[in-house]
Amino acid sequence: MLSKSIEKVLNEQIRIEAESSQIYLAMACWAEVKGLEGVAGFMFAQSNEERDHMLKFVKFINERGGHAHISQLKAPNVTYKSFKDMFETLYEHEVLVSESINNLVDISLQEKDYATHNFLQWYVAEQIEEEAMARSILDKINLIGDDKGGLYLFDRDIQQLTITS
Ligand code: OFO
Repeated sequence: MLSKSIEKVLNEQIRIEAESSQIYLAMACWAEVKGLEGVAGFMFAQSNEERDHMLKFVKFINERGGHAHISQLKAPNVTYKSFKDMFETLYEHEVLVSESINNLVDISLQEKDYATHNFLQWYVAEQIEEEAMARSILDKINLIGDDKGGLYLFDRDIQQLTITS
């Protein structure tokens, strides 16, 4: 059975994962209208993943005797200055999400809620992966700079990342 305080912080994480999904969906749309199909496909896939992350929290809360709350979400940015700006935002957002997951782990230990602590380990591992991927994409974008040809090749390469991830 979840304590009220754990239920509350897990519900906040539902909102964060849902907002992540919306942020990446908005990024997908921006990339699509800018003609970068590979980047758009990658972002659509990321958006779906974030929705899955959200649903995992929903199920866990409801199964452990709590009530998952679906709340209003903050509207994401719909345009970006550049692709570099967009991928910087993605990286910074993942770092924020990692901090939030780490905070949940901390609270679960303080409350000696080992079931929640165990459940959260999947997210700890996932965040390590997502941060590393966002950082490596950002490194590539920094190398490309404003080179149009480079961006074209990057758009093709990122399609591979979507297929294999
Ligand atoms: Fe939910 O993993 Fe990214 O944010």
